[in-house]
Amino acid sequence: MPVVGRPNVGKSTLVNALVGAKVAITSSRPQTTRNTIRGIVDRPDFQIVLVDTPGIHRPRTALGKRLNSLAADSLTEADAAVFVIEATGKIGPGDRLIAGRLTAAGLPTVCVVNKVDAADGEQVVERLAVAGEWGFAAYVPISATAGTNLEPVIEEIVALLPEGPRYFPAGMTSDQANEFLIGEIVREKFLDRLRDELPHSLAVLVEEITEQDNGVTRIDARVLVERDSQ
Ligand SMILES: Nc1nc2c(ncn2[C@@H]2O[C@H](COP(=O)(O)OP(=O)(O)OP(=O)(O)O)[C@@H](O)[C@H]2O)c(=O)[nH]1
Ligand SMILES: [Mg+2]
Repeated sequence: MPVVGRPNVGKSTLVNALVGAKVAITSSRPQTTRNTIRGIVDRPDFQIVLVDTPGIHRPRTALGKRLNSLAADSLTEADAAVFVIEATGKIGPGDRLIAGRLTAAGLPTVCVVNKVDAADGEQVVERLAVAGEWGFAAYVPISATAGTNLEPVIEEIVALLPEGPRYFPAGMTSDQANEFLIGEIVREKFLDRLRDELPHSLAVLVEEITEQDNGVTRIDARVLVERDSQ
C-alpha cells in the first residue's frame, strides 16, 4: 500500500506512526526520502505493508526525476493507496497532479489531511471540501506527529485491503537492512542542520558495524558530498 503525496507533507512521519517504530527518516527538508521503504503494521487479523515513497514534485534535477519515478512505480504495483495532503497549506497543482494520477489508475484511495495540529478548524474543513471533489474512498483528518486519528486511518486501509497472505513474519517492522537504516539515521541528523544545496548533495555510506566488548556498538560511516567546496 503506497503512501504518496507532495514532498514534506508528512508521509514518512505517518508511516512511522502507523507502524509504531522508526522505519523511515523525516526532516523539514523536501526530498528527505530517497528510496521506497516498506513499513509493516502487523495485527492478529491483518497485515498492512505500507510503502513510504519519495515526494512527487516537478523535477529539476536527475535525482528529482529518479525520486518521482520511484514513487510512480510504487503505484503501478498497488491495489490501493494512501494519499497525504496537508492542512497547513492550500491544495495546489502538485496535489491535483497526484490526485489525477490516482483517479486515472482507478486505485481505491484513503486521503488523509495531515498536520491538523498546526492548522485551524476552518483550514481543515476547506481542505476536506476541496479534496472531497476527487471522490476518494475515504477522507481522514490526522496529525501524524500528535497521533490524532491514526486508528481510523488503519480501519479505512483495512477496508480496502485485498485478501492475501501474510508477507512478513510477526514482529518485523521493515524490510530494510540494519545497515541501511543506520546510514539513513546519520543522514537525518544532517538534513535539518545544513543549508542551501547541501542536504540534497549528501549520501552516507556505513562502512563497519562493530559490537565492542564493552557492549557499545561502534559504527564507522562516511558522509559523501558532491564537490570539494562542500
Ligand atoms: N505540525 C506537524 N508537522 C508534521 C506532521 N507530520 C509531519 N510533520 C512535519 O513535516 C515535516 C516533513 O515530514 P516528513 O515525514 O519528512 O515528510 P515527507 O512527506 O516524508 O517528505 P519527503 O520524504 O521529503 O517527501 C517534518 O518536519 C515533520 O516533523 C504533523 O502531523 N503535524
Ligand atoms: Mg519522506
